Amino acid sequence: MAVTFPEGFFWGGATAANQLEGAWDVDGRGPSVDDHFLGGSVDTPREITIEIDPDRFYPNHDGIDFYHRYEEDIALFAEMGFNMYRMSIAWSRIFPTGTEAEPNEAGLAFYDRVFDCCRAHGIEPLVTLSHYEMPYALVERYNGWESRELIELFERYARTVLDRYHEKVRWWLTFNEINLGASSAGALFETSMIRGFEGPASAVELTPQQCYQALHHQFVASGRVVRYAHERYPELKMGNMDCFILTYAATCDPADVWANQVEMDRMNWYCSDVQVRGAYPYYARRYWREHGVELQVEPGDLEDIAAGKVDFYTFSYYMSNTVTTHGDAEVTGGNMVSGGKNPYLESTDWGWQVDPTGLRIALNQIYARYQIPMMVVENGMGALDEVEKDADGTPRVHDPYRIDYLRKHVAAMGEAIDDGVDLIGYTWWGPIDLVSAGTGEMRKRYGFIYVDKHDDGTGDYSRIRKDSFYAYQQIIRSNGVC
Ligand code: BGP
Repeated sequence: MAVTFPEGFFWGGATAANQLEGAWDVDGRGPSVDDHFLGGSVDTPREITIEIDPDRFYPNHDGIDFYHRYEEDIALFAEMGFNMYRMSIAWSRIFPTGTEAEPNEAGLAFYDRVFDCCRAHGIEPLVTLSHYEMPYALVERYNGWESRELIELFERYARTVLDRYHEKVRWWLTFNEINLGASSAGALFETSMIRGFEGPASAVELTPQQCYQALHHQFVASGRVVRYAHERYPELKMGNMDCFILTYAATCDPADVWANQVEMDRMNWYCSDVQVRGAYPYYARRYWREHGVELQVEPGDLEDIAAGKVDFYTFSYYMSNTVTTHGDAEVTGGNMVSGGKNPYLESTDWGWQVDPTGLRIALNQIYARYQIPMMVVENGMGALDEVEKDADGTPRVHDPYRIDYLRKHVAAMGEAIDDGVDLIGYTWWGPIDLVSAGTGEMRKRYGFIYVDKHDDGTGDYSRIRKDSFYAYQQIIRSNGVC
């Protein structure tokens, strides 16, 4: 079907430093939280170790070696036609333990090279300041975002990179998928409250008090950083980033409809209401009361939050779930949090329900609520890929499932644009295979570019263009015609 995307629409891909850079201890970088995570699988949660055991394999340590191969990778992105590349800065490359008075120049210089390379290819970087990581020293010292001290430390880091790169990077996001901090399973990744914890990630249990207090600290930090950027560099665009997990009431029983509304408020609206509108939403107080949350709010916090309203709304979208009050619904896998199964949808091998119409619904719901420009900054499909050889020995990856997923989601965005939604960009998650955040696997591949790296640590890191590489190139070339 033909869809019309606006002129100048941003097409690109999204990655996170810890999942692709590797070089975990190179050029002065300090250990980051994810450096303490071992690999897992769809059935086995990632294990966290306090000490790094040299005899075990930590997949994030080497990632896909983007640190040394970024020129080749960005050239491949340009070949697909990207005009935007979403990436994150590793905090521990800039402040190795998070508390240094001066930043690490070698770390800063690396991102200068990456941004220069993007610009040379006509690619606009979109930079996430915090994507599921922080210097591990801040976990040991402060238990991550549980502590207020993180606010100033984050501010120092953010100001450092804003001052350094404001001429090279115009688009910024403060926290990746901040709303996952509202659930214990997601807060583990989002807020790094794992001091002293060793064992399977699924065993980490955080109380609502911890989760909501940590979120409060992040809101204040985000607000201060947004205000700093707006005052100092008014040309910059500052955005939020939510993991939008659309949920449907499983039946038309009003009890289910209400339960779904509560779930949508908790998971999808709470954080963006704060970051877009600059204040806690009306429904927050009852929720806190019923979950035993007593928020510690210091003088000035609410002003910081009010001053930190974002310029554009961004979100990841992978799937939808269902909510019911009727006993135990069948549960399916998901992005950091699981949810109820929907009999009308198919799932990926990792149990994520594929729902392109849900993307159109989400875009309309979000735009109706906020009326600011939006970007889909993650969307993608983790799948098992096979490398085959042509008659002449050329390696190929035929991935029609990924092309199908991509086309259907692009078509859904086209419909939403036609509905009147102000959508300005789309960055596919994992345009190049990288380490899965949830499971630590390489075999859960998202890329249009295959990377020869495997879960036992073997592989020569060579890159192969998959069939989807050409499909996305075609979509970009035609500005959204699938
Ligand atoms: C999002 C994260 C990404 C990414 C993606 C896919 O929640 O922001 O970092 O990893 O999900 O998830 P996974 O890697 O677990 O398949």
